[in-house]
Amino acid sequence: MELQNNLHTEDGWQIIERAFDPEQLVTTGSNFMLGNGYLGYRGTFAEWEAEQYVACIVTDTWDTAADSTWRELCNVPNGLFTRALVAGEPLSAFTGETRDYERRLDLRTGLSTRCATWSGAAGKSITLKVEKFASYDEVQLVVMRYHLEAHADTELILLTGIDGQVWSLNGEHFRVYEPAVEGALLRLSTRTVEFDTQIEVVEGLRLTGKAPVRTTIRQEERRILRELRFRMRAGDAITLEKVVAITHSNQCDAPRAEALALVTRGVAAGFEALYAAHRAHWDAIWAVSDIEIGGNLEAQVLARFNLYHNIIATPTHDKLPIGARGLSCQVYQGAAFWDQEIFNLPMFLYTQPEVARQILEYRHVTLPGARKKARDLGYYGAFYAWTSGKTGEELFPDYFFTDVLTGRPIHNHFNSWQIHISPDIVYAVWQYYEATGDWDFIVQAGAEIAFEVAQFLVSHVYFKKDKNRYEFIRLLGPDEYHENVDNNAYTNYMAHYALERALLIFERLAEENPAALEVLLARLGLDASVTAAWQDIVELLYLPQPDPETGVIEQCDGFFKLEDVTPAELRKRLIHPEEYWGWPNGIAVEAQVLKQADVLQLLAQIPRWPVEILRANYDYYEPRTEHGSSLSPSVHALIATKAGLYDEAYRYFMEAATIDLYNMSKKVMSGGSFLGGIHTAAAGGVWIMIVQGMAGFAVTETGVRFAPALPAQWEALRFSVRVRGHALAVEITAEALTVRAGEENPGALPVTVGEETVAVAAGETATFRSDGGVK
Ligand code: IFM
Repeated sequence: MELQNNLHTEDGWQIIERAFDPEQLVTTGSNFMLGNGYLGYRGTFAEWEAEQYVACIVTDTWDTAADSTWRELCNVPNGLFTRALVAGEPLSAFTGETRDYERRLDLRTGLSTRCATWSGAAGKSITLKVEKFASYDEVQLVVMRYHLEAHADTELILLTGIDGQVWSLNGEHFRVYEPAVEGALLRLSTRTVEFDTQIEVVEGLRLTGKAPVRTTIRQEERRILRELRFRMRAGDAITLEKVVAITHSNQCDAPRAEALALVTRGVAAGFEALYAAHRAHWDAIWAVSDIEIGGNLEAQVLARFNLYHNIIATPTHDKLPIGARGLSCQVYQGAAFWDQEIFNLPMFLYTQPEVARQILEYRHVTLPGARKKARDLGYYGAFYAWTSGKTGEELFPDYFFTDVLTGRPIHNHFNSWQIHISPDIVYAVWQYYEATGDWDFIVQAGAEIAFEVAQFLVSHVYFKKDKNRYEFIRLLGPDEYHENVDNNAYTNYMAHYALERALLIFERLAEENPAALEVLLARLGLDASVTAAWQDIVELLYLPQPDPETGVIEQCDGFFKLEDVTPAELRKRLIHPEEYWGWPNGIAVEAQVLKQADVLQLLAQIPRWPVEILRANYDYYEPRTEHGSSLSPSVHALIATKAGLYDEAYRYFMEAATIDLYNMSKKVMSGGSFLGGIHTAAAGGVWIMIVQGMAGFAVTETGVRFAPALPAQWEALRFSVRVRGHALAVEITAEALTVRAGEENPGALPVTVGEETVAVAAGETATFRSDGGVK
């Protein structure tokens, strides 16, 4: 099937490109990337270099280049580098003649394949097939099989090895490069500038087919390559299997020995065996996390493409963050934002809760960083970093954007005023608890997070004496165009939610785990009187209510007084297309134009509003939203579905799901900053739109609920969820919703659709009418 942007799919599991577009290197490098949560290997060609954005980004390698202020993940030397010289001419996608080109990414197995027949000026044609994967079995491995077949007699040279001349966004991260030959293997060792992290890239090769007439090693400062010379006759073929390990001292004690051992074992096992082991992991992932869409192949492949990217962005080997651009490049420093809890996490919460727990444990181990940030800014408790790497210390700079008209840096206050990140994390902690019933997690980690966030909120809130209420002032809500606002509704409600949960946790601990509570309070330097302040704020915090006449909630104090103008009209006032719209002088600052969902974000997270309120707020805010953030469309799809605006919902579903694949992404450059790469929040948002939106899935006190609204464009929707140890396989058609309970489920789970509730026991199936009622 033909998709947009020159792409195709066969059965909804592949992304296929049949025409190479040199204008889209940033986009296709991200879209076709491989990854496993430990590393991300961009979808680039084996012969490419820094100029084509080649990158293998490895998590837990945060470092600051000597001439930079950006602490970001390192892009490590490229161990898959392989260039073919056919009759002296480099095989290249940019020169010569290419026939039968095809590049595909198999989402089911995480395998990328490139095929082409190429001939250069000498007319010697050669057929190429390159397959590669980033192993899920041994996450430090990337593996490639490079197969060439000559169609004419020709001299062929292959340069293959490790290339250290790779793309880096913010400066040089390595202070040494040490190339070496280790028996049959090649090695390039580096050490980072700031933390002296030792990074090892080791490459091993297995060559079959025509034998080389000569093999030499070429060693340059940042490169170590084998030069293999062949005298090919028409019909001769060669196959290189390259096994590359990337290890570093933040993840293991002896990275060199480990990389050498991994590659030695990998070369002995060979491509097929390594691939089989890797595939088994993907089979297990898809068995719980796949979403099947019947009757619409485009929607099907879009869904899987986004699930794939949410999965490969997520570290499962350690307590580390999910980057806002995953591991697709160094943008946003490979670090977590609120995106992680609000957009990436839900899919894991309800399909792989053990992964969700680990993501939240990452927030627990980074509490020291959050405490430090609170202290540094004059608060106490835990103020989580807006941009959080390994330690949880703030990575976001004070100056992010540049005024493109004057060239002066803009002081953005994302890190200091966007306080909602802290209650957002408590929100996610509680969502996890509701989804799993895992009280042990609350005792071990969740309580400490919730108490420390509550304390931070106590230290931040203001008591407005004349109004006898608490307020949060000097905020930056989700809509980043309006800085320094008071009583951002989203923030106030999230803070209220977090304080309520802290109280709940406190009470239950006091009852069920008093010893653990005592230890925790002692460690935090608190006593039982601490809850009085939390309770007082819960009772007296100002929560902006829907206007009694219009039903609209004001985004922040004074928002309705700002100029009412559409984003399209406002855009005409730009002097420069890359101008930043927000603080302090941007065109949106004095206007009711939002960068992204804000009140709608609140309605998405605190689902207590009747449909009229959803509708009124959608109708008000949607036309005023610029969607300058990739987080915005999926929230609009969710609220539109819940408000019964199905055409709107589908339009926004398509917008969110195609941001990367169809290159609809927000500008690669904004306010002078490079912002390319995979938008992982949008990828996570696809699961939310489908499962929580179109299927209307929600966890209730005793079971689960569905409110299906199958798009008219689809015939069926199938997915699985796991709730409190129960596995449920769900199928929705226009007529019916069927829930099949897993054979191993611990008893019956009440499932509600409309007004009907059925307790579905292990191994049983219940069928409801899609509009409610039991079939
Ligand atoms: O967290 C988001 C923010 O809401 C909008 N700007 C980009 C950030 C990272 O995705």
